[in-house]
Amino acid sequence: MRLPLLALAALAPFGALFAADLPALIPLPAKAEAIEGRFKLTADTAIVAPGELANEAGYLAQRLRTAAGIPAPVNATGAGIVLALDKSIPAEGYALEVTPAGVSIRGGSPAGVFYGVQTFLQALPAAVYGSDLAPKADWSAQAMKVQDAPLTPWRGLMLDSARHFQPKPFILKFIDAMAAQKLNKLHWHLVDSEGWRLEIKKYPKLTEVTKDAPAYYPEEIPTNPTFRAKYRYGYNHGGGHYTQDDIREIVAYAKARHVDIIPEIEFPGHAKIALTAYPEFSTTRKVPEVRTNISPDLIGVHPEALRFIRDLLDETMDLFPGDHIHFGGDEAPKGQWKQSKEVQAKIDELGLRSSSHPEDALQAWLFNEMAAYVAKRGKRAVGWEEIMHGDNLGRLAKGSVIMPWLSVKNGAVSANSGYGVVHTAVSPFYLDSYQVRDDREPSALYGGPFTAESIHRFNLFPGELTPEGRKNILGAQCQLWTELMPRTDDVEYQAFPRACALAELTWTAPDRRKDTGEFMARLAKHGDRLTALGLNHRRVAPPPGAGWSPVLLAAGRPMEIPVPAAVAAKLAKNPTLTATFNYKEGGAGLDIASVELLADGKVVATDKHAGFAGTHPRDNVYRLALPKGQKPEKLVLRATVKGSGGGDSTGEVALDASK
Ligand code: TNX
Repeated sequence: MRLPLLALAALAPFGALFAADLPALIPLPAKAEAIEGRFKLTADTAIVAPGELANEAGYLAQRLRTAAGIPAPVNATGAGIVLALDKSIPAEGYALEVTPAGVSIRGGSPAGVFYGVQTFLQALPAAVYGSDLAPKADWSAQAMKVQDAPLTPWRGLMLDSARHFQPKPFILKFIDAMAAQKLNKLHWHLVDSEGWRLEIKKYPKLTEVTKDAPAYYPEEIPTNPTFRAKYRYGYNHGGGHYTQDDIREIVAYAKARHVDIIPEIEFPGHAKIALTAYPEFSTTRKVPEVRTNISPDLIGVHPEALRFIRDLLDETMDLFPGDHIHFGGDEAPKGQWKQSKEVQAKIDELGLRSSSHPEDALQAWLFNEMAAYVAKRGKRAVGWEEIMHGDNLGRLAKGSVIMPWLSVKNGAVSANSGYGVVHTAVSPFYLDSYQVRDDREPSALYGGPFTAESIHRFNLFPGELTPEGRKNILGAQCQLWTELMPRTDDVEYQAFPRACALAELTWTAPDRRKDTGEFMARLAKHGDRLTALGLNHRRVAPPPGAGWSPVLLAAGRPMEIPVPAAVAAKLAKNPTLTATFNYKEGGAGLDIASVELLADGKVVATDKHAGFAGTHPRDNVYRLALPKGQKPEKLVLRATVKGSGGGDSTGEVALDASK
């Protein structure tokens, strides 16, 4: 009998879910099963691909040559690792078959084939992602069959290169790391009050002014974390920008890895540095003086200022071939616009006076002007949710995409009104937050913690959505604001592994990722790949022995937890097994009715008392004595829960042997 994968998941304690057979795949594919045998890479292994897949074949060949040290020739015909297009498969989907005799990767498009290649790489040793030869690794892959396609089209990360600049090699590495998780949208925050990081030929002063900024300001005390947090706001920390040649190189590199780059050219706010370089385009025509994270200085709406924005967009569109361009639009305090006669006259001229928020309506008008401008070149405009505030929602250009960062509800409302929506809510998607509660973590702007688990569990389709609105949910994205990330190491650490949780959230259908505990067990193994990718990342500990999770509880049967060999060995000396039920998060907590110890399938000890594992645990330790003289081969702990047991809680069962 073949059980659906989820039913199997419910029967097995997590960790054991696929461990025996499938490699730890992240994001979890729609369907995956291990089959008998392994495929071995040898000096004769060839990659067979048609000309249209030269890029994907080249990418795979380069990985195998670099890490496994095999020649991996790319041929038009023959046997080996065969890549092919198959129009019966969804565009970003693929079918992967690994058998001892060969590998077949068919995709609905080159992107689909690329994702099939990524899954195949996850069947090989983690070193396949590295830049060094790993001759000692076992260069073989578990045989398996996978059928897969993503849940959503927007699987993104936003990187702020304005507050702190990251050099080009880092950006390339970051793109590689994204591709390995099947992430496909890099929203690149290239300009802000603190720095303009994109070369614009027509306005060279933008990057020149950025270059002049000192790395530290006298009033900052960089070594003191409290002061650091306080003073880094609103300050440019040193120069650095990408030349147009850099951008072309980065865009090509990303394209080869099926990552679209969405550049953000922000207006009318967060524009201090632009207006320092060119005060003639500001509302006040004065050089900005105030240095704060949210700058009061706004770009104006006089013809020269509009021309400035269009010029910026022209050069940006020449560089970035993707179909989206981001206009920012967040945190633009309207004080200067309220005070400006010129701006007020514009509001009247446009007939916006009757709006409940005339200046917000003017911002929507400005957004729409530029949306229409970029639409001529086939691009959709994206903005932070402020562009739909006030009474703007009906006013915004159709086809625009909104990023709700302040409230998930505004996202639902926007989607129901026909706008594309990418979830970007501060909680849990802002990565300038703590990822776990631990004093040793780097300082972060937002508290949190916003954990990988909370990202994994986020509901992409909130109840407020209409069926039409649901179709407008494009996906989700994590944000890396870098005010407090002066080094690229910091960026990597905050991004990984949380970005892997985002990848699974946006790739894998909700009914396939109900068990976040099981995901975390895979994530612990995935850590070796992140290391091979050269990332400074937070290591996730493997689950200690066993745990509980909603999927296990939903099965409505007792939980069976194998006693690890190391603990069983200790029982020879100290015959009492203690099982402590430690609640982690979610739900109400676990209500335990009784716990039994099974030796080779027979109950040999029982501890029947009511226990509770939650934030305030009660009697959550169970003691079971192994009868003298017994030397069973297999010891299993069986816990019976009361009623539904523990809602959607998760936790761990710590096992130890003591007197
Ligand atoms: C708000 S989120 C901002 C950014 C800051 C971030 C953290 C958003 C659209 N705007 O400009 O970097 O908070 O301070």
